Amino acid sequence: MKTFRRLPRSVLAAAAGVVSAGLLLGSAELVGVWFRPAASPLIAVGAAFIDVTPTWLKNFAVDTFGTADKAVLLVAMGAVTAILAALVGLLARRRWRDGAAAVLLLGGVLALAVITRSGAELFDLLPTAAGTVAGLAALRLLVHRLPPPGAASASDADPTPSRRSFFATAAVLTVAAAVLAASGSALKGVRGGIQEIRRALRLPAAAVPAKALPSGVESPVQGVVPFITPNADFYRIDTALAVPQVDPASWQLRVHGMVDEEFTLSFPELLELDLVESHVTLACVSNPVGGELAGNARWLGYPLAKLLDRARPLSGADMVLSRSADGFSASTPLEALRDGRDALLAVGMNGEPLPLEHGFPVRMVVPGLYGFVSATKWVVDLEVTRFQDKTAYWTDRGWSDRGPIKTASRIEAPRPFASVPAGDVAVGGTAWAQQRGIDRVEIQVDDGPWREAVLAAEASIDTWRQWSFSWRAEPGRHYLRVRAYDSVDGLQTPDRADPIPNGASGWHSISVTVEP
Ligand SMILES: Nc1nc2c(c(=O)[nH]1)N[C@H]1C(S)=C(S)[C@@H](COP(=O)(O)O)O[C@H]1N2
Ligand SMILES: [Mo]
Repeated sequence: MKTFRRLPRSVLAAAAGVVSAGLLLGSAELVGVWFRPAASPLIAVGAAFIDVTPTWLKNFAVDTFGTADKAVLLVAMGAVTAILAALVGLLARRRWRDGAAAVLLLGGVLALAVITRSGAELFDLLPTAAGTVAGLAALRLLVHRLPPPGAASASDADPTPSRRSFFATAAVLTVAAAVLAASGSALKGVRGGIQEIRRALRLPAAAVPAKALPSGVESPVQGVVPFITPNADFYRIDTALAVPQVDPASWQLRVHGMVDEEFTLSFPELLELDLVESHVTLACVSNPVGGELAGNARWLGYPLAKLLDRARPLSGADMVLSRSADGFSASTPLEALRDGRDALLAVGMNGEPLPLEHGFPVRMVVPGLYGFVSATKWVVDLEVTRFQDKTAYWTDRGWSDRGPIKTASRIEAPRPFASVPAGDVAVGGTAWAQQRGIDRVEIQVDDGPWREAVLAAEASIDTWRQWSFSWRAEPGRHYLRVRAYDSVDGLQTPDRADPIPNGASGWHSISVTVEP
């Protein structure tokens, strides 16, 4: 405590700035309970940052931090906030008016981030406004209580009264900021909101149920992923820093653009339609060779082909630009939505309403296309247009405007760098070539001949296909390599390609040690 009291005045001023920033954000958090997540200034700034991040930095972040990239972003933002806040405190120490102007300026930047989010309303500025007022008041209180210049040398035993009152005020305000923020997030939890609505929702049964899975779709090898990916384990990829909270009661899908008949569809109207169910394996274009950004689920939804038939696209249109409630967009070839494949406006995933993070209440699922050009979550708008007229979110950031899924195969068991006992070793994995189907998988040990793996049953050409292979393993270090054949293009290409701009390619290999 004594060392505290000897702190120079500038440090106290910087601390005043940081405490005030805490109060700003804490107040905004509490007021934000009654608003959508993107009305929270911190979330809005993060989201805006994600949208303007150059592609190389985004790729670096994803490569380095993987799915923790969002957490890392939040921590970095906290650090930047603290530094800016400290500078504001120092400004305010010199001249109160400069400090106040800086707070208002930063409040303005936060407001700009909030209001430029997709779907933002003027009303959404309230949390930021309330926070800015609270932050300003806190800074005023603290700066007023800064000890007079030179007081830093006051004797330890007798800190000046203003010093004591500065610390008391700072302590009270710090506690207040923490209480505001904590009660804000607690209230958000209690209100439950969309999560509650989702839990209470009962989806209708499918008018056309999914084709029954043949027996033996799963590889018998232990360590291979389940054929149906449980919702909780399904990979999640999106640009949303906070999961969008879309209320089915107010959800609408607008279908418009180059069509004869524009219309909007409500959620109750959608559930009235004849829904179909289909097993489809989704894959992310960012998935590296051997990676885990793919999942297989049973989707319930309405065929997009029928929806488009109702709108009657004009000739010349060749693309549907789908947009989400949070400003993401994807360009899907019109052809892929009308050629008879199970392209769905989906509401259900493995027998439940879509989980919030997988697009509740409505998303798109299109077999054969990477998610970035087809699988729009929280979808609210379909515009029939032309590739030459419109571009989508990732296309504007250096990725391709089209994204058919490339044939892929991976070894899941044994794990890379595993040690296994010599003798018969069960090797297994998964391969996919949506819309084409896998009809052969081969394994190579070191530089030996390619040998055929045993394929598990095929559920459909739109789902992944598992395989197994019995390996007579000799002691030592070995490389296992896999390659698949699809029924249209034959052998999977050995050419290595990075994910950007339209998906990775190449054969997956792993190294394992066989113990004598
Ligand atoms: N609204 C929205 N939808 C989106 C995305 C997004 O960033 N925002 N990402 C897409 C990408 S790149 C993929 S791979 C899939 C992933 O779907 P999942 O998270 O349900 O696995 O969602 C797609 N839909
Ligand atoms: Mo993706």
